[in-house]
Amino acid sequence: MARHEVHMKQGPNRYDPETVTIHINDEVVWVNDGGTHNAAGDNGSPGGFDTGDVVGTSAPKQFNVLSTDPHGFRYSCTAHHPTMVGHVIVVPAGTPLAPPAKKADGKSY
Ligand SMILES: [Cu+2]
Repeated sequence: MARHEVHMKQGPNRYDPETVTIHINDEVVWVNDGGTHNAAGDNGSPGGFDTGDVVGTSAPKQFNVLSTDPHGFRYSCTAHHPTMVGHVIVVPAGTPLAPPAKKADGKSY
């Protein structure tokens, strides 16, 4: 099971990366780098999850995504919808994933 981090940012408010591709049963962890944000699944998304407010970086909320929907799901920040939206794409086990996104300085998250 792999772990995928999605950072919550402000100025502008956004998820970084906005789209994350995972395997079924991989873990997605939302980490807040500034501002007050949450991640809530759109209506009809698997689990209909809501992280609640995620404040600061000391205690990132963590969720297991157990989606069997090959199309994944979309989610958004309640306070910053519709500008702050994200997308989880779920692919079958064994499908190669794109390399992890890099920060502007070229380092990995
Ligand atoms: Cu937000």
